Amino acid sequence: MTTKRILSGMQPTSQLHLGNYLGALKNWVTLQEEGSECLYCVVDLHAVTVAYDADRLAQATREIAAAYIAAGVDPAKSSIFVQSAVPGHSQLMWLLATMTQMGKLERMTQFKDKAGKDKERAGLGLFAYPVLMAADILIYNATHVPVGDDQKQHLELSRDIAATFNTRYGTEHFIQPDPYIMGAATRVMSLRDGTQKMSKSAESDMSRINLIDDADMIAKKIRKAKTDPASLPETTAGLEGRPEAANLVTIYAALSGQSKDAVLQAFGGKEFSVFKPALVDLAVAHLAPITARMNDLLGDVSEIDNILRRGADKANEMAAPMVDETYKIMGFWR
Ligand code: AQP
Repeated sequence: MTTKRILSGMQPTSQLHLGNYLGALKNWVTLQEEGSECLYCVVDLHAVTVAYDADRLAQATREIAAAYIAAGVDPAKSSIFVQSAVPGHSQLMWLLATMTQMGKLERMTQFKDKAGKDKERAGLGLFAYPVLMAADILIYNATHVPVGDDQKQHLELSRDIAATFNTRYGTEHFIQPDPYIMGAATRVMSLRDGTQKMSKSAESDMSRINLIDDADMIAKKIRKAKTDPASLPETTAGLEGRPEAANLVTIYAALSGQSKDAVLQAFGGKEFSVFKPALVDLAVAHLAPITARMNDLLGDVSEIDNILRRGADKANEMAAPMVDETYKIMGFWR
């Protein structure tokens, strides 16, 4: 059996939330424990494609790395590094940008969402974000990319760019990466609106559970989470047209490792006043050790910085020859 090579990352835009954890991070740990070769980066170059606080960026980067480790990513088994510490990502991006059609980038829903109504004022970096993401993946010839459902379209584009390069230069230089959309909660929704994705950048902090929230805050957010007046259904079919109920049941299932059917067998016919406290207990029991470990790690940033430096050394060793080879295939003087 060939080993899978896994690459994934998160942006240091803000604190990670339950969606990032259940949609991606929790699965990263599973893949690491399965024995895959794992590379997990903090994608800071992506984070600066929107307005950000330069005074906070370095610390926000450490906080994301701390969250990875606290959630179970083990630096002795997986490489943890910062994207901007590996120059090959930006170099390869330029090369790939020359073979990416603007029309394809214009179809990316994340660009449309983040650029908002005033597309003309959006930065080139935000527009080109998926090309940098393709470089992040292709530079390591990653075979699998564990992401939440929202990143599927970007992954398709990475595959497309790899295929374009290979066809244009008559080579099999790049592997086409497979999206790895795993687990019960591939798209965790906002606690305030079950039709919107739980997101770091959503205005209301009550819409998400952050990994740094304490037990009281988690309880408050779940207690106040939007629901409908009906009791919980007996089967998943009964969640149809009830996005908020479906979201809370999905979160419960993902945290407890049960199927949604099993959750509804236990809570079907019960009111939210019974279900919500059970969800609070489960979420607190699951997240409290992660939060405590994160806070511990952030108490001495030199340990995180050392882990990130070692990770960058290893990533650079892999990335630099790949970029060099790409230049050669494209006919550059070397
Ligand atoms: N709500 C979600 N449900 C499941 N998975 C999710 N992911 C994000 N939101 C959810 C997954 O988390 C990983 C890291 O995401 P990112 O840091 O690249 O940012 P994002 O995808 O843009 O997520 P956010 O939290 O919504 O950030 P902002 O608000 O800054 O854009 C990815 O694998 C993603 O799929």
